[in-house]
Amino acid sequence: MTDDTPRTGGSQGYLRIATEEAWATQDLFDAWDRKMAEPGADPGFVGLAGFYTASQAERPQNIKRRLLDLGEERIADMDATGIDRQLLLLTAPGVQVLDTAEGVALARSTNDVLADAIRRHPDRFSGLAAIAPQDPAAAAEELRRGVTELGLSGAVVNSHTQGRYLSDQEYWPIFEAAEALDVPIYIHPTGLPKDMIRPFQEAGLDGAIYGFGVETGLHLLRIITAGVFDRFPKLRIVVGHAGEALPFWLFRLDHMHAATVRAQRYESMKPIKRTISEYMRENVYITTSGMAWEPAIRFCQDVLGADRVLYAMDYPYQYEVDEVRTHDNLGVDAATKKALYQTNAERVFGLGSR
Ligand code: 1DF
Ligand code: MN
Repeated sequence: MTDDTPRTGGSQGYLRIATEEAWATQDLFDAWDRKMAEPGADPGFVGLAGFYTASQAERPQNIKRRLLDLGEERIADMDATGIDRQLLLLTAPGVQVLDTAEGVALARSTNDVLADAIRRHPDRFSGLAAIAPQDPAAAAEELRRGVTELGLSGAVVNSHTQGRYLSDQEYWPIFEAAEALDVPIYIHPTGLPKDMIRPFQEAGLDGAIYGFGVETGLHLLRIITAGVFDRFPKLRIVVGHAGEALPFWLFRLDHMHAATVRAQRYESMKPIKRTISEYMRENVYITTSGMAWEPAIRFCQDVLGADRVLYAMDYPYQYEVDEVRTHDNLGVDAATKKALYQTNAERVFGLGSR
């Protein structure tokens, strides 16, 4: 029998860089617990954070333990699945559900913990800064500190902030900072906002099964149609889960966007310079987190370009060695596979240059 366990070290012709890998601190869990105990706590926040912090079932218990480890267990898990490097993102909903002052302070202290782990394991970990968009100026400043002082590779935003979207101009200082620093912003799913969640949650469809993708795709579409990339043409946005289904929709999005703008139907949908699919090919990168499925990955490479699709595992939520094998065995040429696993991530996140 041959041993087909994926190995680290690049002997297959590429390093495996996983780009949407989650982590957390006990301080964050404690802050969530205090916030969830307040009267009128947000149902999307409680549905997500309450499950992972309090459920006694085996899967959430294993996930919670692994989220908290930035050392031996995580590196052993990476070794066992052939992952050379993880790009670490503070898990959803991060600090965005907290009161403004606490969110700002916890983003800072959390980024210090992350930078420390990266200093201890520079050959295995990179990371994105957590920011608190509740205070846009402080968020932009923390992104700047994270990149220039801590060596982080951009920022993660766990989608909406208490029902608000980065398409609103009050948040654009964050985009301005990202463009000036030449780092991407990863928009990651979170529990649905309270104005959206009811029809999803009553059917059990609000989480990663479907609601996450709908809401995060909506977030990116709002950013595109609000003209963010006209104002910040060099800005890079990354989304996971094979582009949160947007690549499959591009034909209809372009058609209906043009028709809606022409009809001047919405004050909020003004003409923008390019089509939605053009921004998707020029400003957006997508990862394969949670979508280890050859037809979907190849479709995305086809419609967006092989230079825009990056590998992600979504550890520890999707810790599956078979999914690494799926990516290893894709029916694409060696250069495309190396781009998927290694060189796209190095270029988009500036790995090795900071
Ligand atoms: C889940 C999925 C949770 C993803 C996540 O963070 C997450 C889940 C709280 O299955 O509940 O990052 N995911 O990206 O698919
Ligand atoms: Mn994830």
